[in-house]
This record gives sequence, structure tokens and C-alpha cells, in this order.
Amino acid sequence: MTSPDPGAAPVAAARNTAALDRYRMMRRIRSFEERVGEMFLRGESAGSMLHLSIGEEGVVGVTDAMVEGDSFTTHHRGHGVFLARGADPARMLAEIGGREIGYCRGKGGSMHIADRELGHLGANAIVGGGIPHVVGAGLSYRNHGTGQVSVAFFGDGAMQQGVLYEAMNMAALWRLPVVFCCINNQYGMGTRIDRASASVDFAARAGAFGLAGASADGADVEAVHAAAQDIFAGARAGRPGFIEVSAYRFHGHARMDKSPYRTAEEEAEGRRRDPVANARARLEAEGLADADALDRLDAEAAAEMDRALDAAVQATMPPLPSMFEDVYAPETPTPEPLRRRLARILNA
Ligand SMILES: Cc1ncc(C[n+]2csc(CCOP(=O)(O)OP(=O)(O)O)c2C)c(N)n1
Ligand SMILES: [Mg+2]
Repeated sequence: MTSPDPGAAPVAAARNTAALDRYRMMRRIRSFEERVGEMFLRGESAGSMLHLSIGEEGVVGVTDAMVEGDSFTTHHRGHGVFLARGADPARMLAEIGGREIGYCRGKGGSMHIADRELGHLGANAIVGGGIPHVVGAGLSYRNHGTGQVSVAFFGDGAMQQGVLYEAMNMAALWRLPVVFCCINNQYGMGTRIDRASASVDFAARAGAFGLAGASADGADVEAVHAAAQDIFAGARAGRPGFIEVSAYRFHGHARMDKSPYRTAEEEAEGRRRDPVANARARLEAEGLADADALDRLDAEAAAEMDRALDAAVQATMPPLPSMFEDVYAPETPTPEPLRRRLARILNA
């Protein structure tokens, strides 16, 4: 008989706690995005271009492989990633609502949120736009030997953008601590991925550039996390990597899109691949949490996001004269035509 490994029990306990924490984070993201939808319906959001990440919560397996000090950029569907990296939901909702207490004083909104303290180098509405930034960050980390990793989160639409391949080549050539994470939700607006790309083996494509490549089922957060751990271990040691997280976008591209290009059957099938429901079922099946405890956890997440939405809705808008503050670099003079138009508005 082999004697039990004395280290095995604490390791298993830590893994179980982490799995529960990942579930909690996914549930918080789901609840947060539901409040974003509500905010839009109540007319409290700044604009209608709100891209919900419901169905993509499995990306928590990737964000959980990051550590404090790591940085990242996101695409236009980045709320979930930022929350998972420690964002305050009230300040995020305030930003989405154009309020002054928001992360960018209400001037960035859903698609241009950033926060250097939490390593968020910026969300970007240009498909592929946030990708090269992580190469710059990675070069700095490598040169200064900081041990940090920079991660670009983007959609499958960016797999068809040339900027990705320039960035991948440079990261591989210079052995930068960088990870490229493609959240493949099968669609770029109304175009299904197989109508946009002849080959959908994205990990193989990354391999051709000399990156470590992995593809994980985003409906299974633990599988995503296991794959991400390997990719991040390599990146921290100077071997940049790529990870695809497959998912299904539960709702339309943005709040106004009712997805007429998808059949009801396809949507029903896609929503069955629910990363949050799957994680919950697994925690129960493995005896790590019972239904009552999980119900309580779900209710806590919902209550937290209700409070965040109340705080955001009650917060004030930035004053009009601050319109150009934090928009241009401090030494840049406000362009004259804009200054004249602003003066007209203020005098009206
Ligand atoms: C360079 C560029 N081309 C086109 C657009 C218009 N556009 C906005 S979102 C989007 C689809 C992006 O799809 P994907 O990258 O898969 O992200 P998802 O919306 O699915 O999360 C497009 C084409 C854009 N913003 N930038
Ligand atoms: Mg997509």
C-alpha cells in the first residue's frame, strides 16, 4: 500500500476553493451584464452600443491564470474580463452610464474603459485595435525583468485582422511575455465564423508564428483554466502563447440586434452550452457545494449588482465645462473648432 501524499489534501482543497471562486466570478459577470441590459432599457446608459458577454463567462479560466501586476487590453465586449480582474461594478456601471464616478469619469463608456491601477490598458472598439498594445507592454516587462505578462482579449473577428499577425510575429521573435486570447463566440456581428475564415483552427495558426497554441471549451471553465495555466507558465518564461476560448454569444451583437441571422434552434443549442450553469452543476455533482449554498451565492451576486446599478444611476454626470478634460493629452490644445462649438453650447 502506498502512503498518502501529505501535500495532496491541501492541494485538492485549494483547487476546490478556486473552482468555487471561479463560479462566483462567472455568476457576478452574468448578473452584471443583466444589469447593463436593464440600464439600457431604463434609458440610463450612454448610448445603445452595449455588447454583453453573457455566454462567454468561461474566460474566467484565463483571467484566473493572471496575477496582480499583469496587464491586459480588451475588445468591445470586455465587461466580464475587467470585472474578473477586480473592477468595481458600481464604477463600471457608472462609466457605462456616462457618470463622473466612472472609471474614465464617464467619458470612455462601455467600449473605452481603462484603469492603469488594475492593469487595464484599455478596451478598444476597433476590431484588433487593442492587440499591439500588449506587445509594447510585454517588451517593457521583458526589458525590465518584471515577471509580468500582458494579455490581449479579442473576438474571432480579429482573427482576420493583419494587426494580429504583426503582433504575434513580434511577440514570438522577441520572446515576449504576452498571451493572445481569442474569445471565439462564432460570430462577428451577423457573420458566422466559417463565412469569414477558410480555416477555423486558430491555435494551429498561432503555432505557425512560433507561439504556444491552445484551444479550450469555454463552456467548461475548469478546462479553460487548465489550458491557460500552461500557456501562462510559458509566457512568463518568455514563450508567448495563444489561447482560444470557444463560446456562444447568448444575445445579439449589441443591444439593438435581435440576431435575425440565427435560427431559434441554433440559439437554443448554443445556450445549452452555458458555462455558468455547467460550473454550478459540476460543483454540486462533485459535492463541493450544495444547491442551498449556491442559491445563496447567486442571490449575493444579484444583490451586489443591484446595489451597483442603484449607485451608478444616482451618480451625477460630469459638468459640461469638463467636456474636453481627460480627452486630450494635457499639453494638447483643444482644437479650435471644438472650442468654438463648446463655447456656443455653454453660452446657450
Ligand atoms: C476594424 C474594424 N472593422 C469593423 C468594425 C465593425 N465591427 C464592430 S464589432 C464587429 C464584429 C467583431 O466580431 P468579433 O471580433 O468576433 O467580436 P464579438 O463582437 O463577436 O465579441 C465589427 C465588424 C470595427 N469596429 N473595426
Ligand atoms: Mg465574435
